[in-house]
Amino acid sequence: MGIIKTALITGITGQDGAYLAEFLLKKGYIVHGIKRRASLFNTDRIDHLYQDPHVENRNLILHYGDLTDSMNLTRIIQEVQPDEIYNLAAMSHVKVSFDTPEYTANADGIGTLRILEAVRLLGLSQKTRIYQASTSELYGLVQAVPQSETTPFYPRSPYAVAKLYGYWITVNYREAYDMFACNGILFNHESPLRGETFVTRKITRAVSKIGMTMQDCLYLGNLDARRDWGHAKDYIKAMWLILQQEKPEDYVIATGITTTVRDFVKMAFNEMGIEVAFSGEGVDEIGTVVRCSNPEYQVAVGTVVVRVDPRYFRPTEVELLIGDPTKSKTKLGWEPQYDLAALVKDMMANDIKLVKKDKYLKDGGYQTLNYFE
Ligand code: NDP
Ligand code: GDR
Repeated sequence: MGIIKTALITGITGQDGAYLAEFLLKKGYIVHGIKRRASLFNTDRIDHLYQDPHVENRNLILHYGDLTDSMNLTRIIQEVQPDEIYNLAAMSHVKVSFDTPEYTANADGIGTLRILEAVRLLGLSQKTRIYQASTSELYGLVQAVPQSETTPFYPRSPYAVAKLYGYWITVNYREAYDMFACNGILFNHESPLRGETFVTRKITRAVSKIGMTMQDCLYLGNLDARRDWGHAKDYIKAMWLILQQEKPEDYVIATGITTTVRDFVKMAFNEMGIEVAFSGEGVDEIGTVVRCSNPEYQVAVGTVVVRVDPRYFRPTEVELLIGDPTKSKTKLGWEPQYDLAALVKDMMANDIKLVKKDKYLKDGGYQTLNYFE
């Protein structure tokens, strides 16, 4: 039997943290995760992995913590003595970062420093490998496409500026202290576990509700924005591969294909047999049902199901992201299993199931939760 490795995941309750924890447990790791204290349980995404704390030899252990608390992080890292740290915790919503810029800088920027410095001070620089969740948002205002490891950065939000610090402090600790610290520059990746206020999940939830007459209209911001969307299940494998290499390096993880928000909406409706056509411009653009081929999901032809609401516009927008995954494909041997069509199918199948459950409850006279951003 090989040596059992120990990993520490910050942000284990998030989309990527949940998939990564499951992946590492399957590989035989002992997984420690940091979760924030919340007034409600916030472990939905990892409940299937949860182990009763009274059982001996657990391989999933959760610790309360926060990226803004150095002492807490240092103590946890000292206790866990991890072979690998995956720093996934962050205030990860670009639009919200304009409302909470200082907090975002603290958690996403200085939080990364806290992890690196704790590892250094604890004398773990040569033992602990660190993965930093960097982002395609670093590219921001388009300098060149497709974006690769050598494309210049031009961040366009407090989130991206904070992550820029996280990126460079990771590079600096690698160079200054010979640490195995790497950035994965991941382009957008989605899944049925995606947070409900990111655009893809907002779309798949709303489209499922519209198809089942639980919602009338989906309000969106910039329909022209183009993103390189992949599946989170594929992307967490790349995180692991990055830490298994001989040398610490930074990698772009992307599909190399870009799609507009508008086209994502059309693809989601298509999964329900509903064809939507867009007309008008700017804030007056609308999406209208032009065909409905699935008898199960009937929305009258001519119904307006998508409208633009400027409240979702960002003060500075990232219009186009398209990644060049050449390095990760050649050096890591990373190959995504999902294309965009398969991603949309997976997300829609999941949300249709959830909305069916909700509808069943509603039809039975029970109250259902119905907040949407
Ligand atoms: P999520 O928003 O789903 O998860 C973020 C996680 O961070 C949650 O577990 C959250 O806890 C936790 N968290 C937030 N703030 C703090 C804090 N101050 N201290 C401790 N934990 C905190 O993000 P994703 O899983 O989608 O993304 C993972 C990482 O990858 C993030 O750093 C994100 O910025 C980055 N990234 C994501 C991409 C994507 O497309 N998904 C692309 C590129 C980078 P809680 O559950 O309590 O909210
Ligand atoms: P992004 O993801 O900002 O790329 O950050 P998001 O899904 O929020 O936005 C993608 C694009 O869609 C446009 N958009 C809308 N976005 C939201 N959330 N809601 C809307 O109603 C809406 N309408 C249009 C946005 O303007 C944008 O152009 C995600 C996060 O996971 C980050 O943490 C990560 O670093 C990057 O992806 C890569």
